[in-house]
Amino acid sequence: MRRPPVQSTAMPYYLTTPIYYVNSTPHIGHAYTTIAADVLVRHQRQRGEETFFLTGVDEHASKVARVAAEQGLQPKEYADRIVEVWRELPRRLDATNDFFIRTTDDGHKRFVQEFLERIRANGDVYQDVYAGLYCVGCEAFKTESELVDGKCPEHGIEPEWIEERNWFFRLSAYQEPLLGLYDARPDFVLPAFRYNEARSFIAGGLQDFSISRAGQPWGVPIPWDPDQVAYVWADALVNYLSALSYARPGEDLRERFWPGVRHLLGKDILRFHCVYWPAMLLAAGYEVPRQLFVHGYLLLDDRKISKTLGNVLDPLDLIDVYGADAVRFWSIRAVSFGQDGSASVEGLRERYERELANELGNLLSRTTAMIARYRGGAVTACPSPGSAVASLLAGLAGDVADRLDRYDLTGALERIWEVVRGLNRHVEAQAPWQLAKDEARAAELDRTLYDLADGLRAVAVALAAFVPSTSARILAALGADPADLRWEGVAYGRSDDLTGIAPAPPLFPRIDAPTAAA
Ligand code: ME8
Repeated sequence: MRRPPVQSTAMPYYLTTPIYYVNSTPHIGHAYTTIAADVLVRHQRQRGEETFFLTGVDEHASKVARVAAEQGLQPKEYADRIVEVWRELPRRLDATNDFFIRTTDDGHKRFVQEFLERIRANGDVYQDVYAGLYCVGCEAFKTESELVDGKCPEHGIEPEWIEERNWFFRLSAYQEPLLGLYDARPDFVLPAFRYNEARSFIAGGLQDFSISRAGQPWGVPIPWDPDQVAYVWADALVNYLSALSYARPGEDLRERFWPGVRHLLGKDILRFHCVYWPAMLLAAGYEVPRQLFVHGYLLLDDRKISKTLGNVLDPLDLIDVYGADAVRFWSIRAVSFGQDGSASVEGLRERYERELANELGNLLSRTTAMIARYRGGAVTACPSPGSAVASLLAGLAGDVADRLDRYDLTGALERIWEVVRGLNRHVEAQAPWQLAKDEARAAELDRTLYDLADGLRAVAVALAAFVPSTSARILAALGADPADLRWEGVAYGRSDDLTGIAPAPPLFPRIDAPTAAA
């Protein structure tokens, strides 16, 4: 048994999403985690950090083999087809993942075998007979006490009785090391209530669990017993490490990115990530992750959106109608990130019209139109440190960065939006259309137009992680470099002379078929 290692510092930023099951197509809940992860990684890049962003799919599940059989396909054949839809998800969401892992990749399978061998070599694997109730929805054994009316409360299905001789992982031996880890690192799991949940689970006593399955060929063969395959979770969790070993041919990214990893996940898979995974890593002689953030469920009419329950919102349909940026914006704004909350297509439409089209889009249209109309598209740079816009922007960069460091994506976006609303108030208060009538106030008009353009530019840089293509369009419309997203740009007075500014077309045009995706 190994002691929990001391946390390393000054590591680059490596972020993961769960790898999603391919038994069905993606729904908005999967998009949710992928969007949140992308916001965090893009933001770190703006701060000049070296980053690695991993997402992908979990293929060796019993439920995947079942769906394949229903369709008359071999599991791999089925997975090869549906994986294309899953690859589309990050692409269409404008997510900037550095690698997309499939657990059927040879590099992953080899790594899993080696990983399991290391646990075995450490004396933490033994053979025993397991008999119990298995929920194929969770891909996990259930105790009677976890069931409601004999059914899995998560999936609403009756678990199946399974009895087989399996290989077991001695999780019970890791209770003390895990408690030591949790005590030494109070920010190991966030938010705090999830940390408490995980810690109480560990403190309540840990039972060994089976890491292999007999009688089903779909999976990674157990190296010392090829009649069995790795239990899907013992295979899937290892992806976070395996990917680093083969994502860049000829390079071992583990040296740079492990253990500086942050895992983002939903509350449904807390135990696997916050308890099983660190124990498996300790057993295999690896350092545990830097941090895990567990977010809540996105609810649709107060029920969890899930494939099994059938109340699925297809994120790709929503993107077709509203665009990736609007879907990203809405999903972060609709529910306070970390908590459970409700989302609806009506809410998306409402935010699209009120916040994106009116508050942000009109601000850009008016600002550029006034610069074009009153100043022929050109204003000399004239920052005035005491101006209203200067104070609006004061503290923005620090506040947003602090919130994102605490995974408060919703709070960070709201902080930026306060500035958007402030800029709108500034237009009304300054009434440039009045200033334009009075030649004596020409300098005041110049300052007002410069400040509006500069405020919008700073806002666009701050928004880049959330709504990347909108941000680029704002910067381009203001004559700024859309590729320069350095975080230092989130400050007042960084705009050069404005030249060649033309009235910008609407950022968020009216959508005439708003219910098309409903
Ligand atoms: O659990 N709200 O895959 P999965 C918010 N393969 N997030 C949601 C959500 C919802 N309604 N529904 C899903 C698995 N998610 C395993 C993971 S990792 C080594 C293996 C998101 O397809 C959320 O991140 O069931 C959740 O944890 C994950 O999708 C579950 O995806």
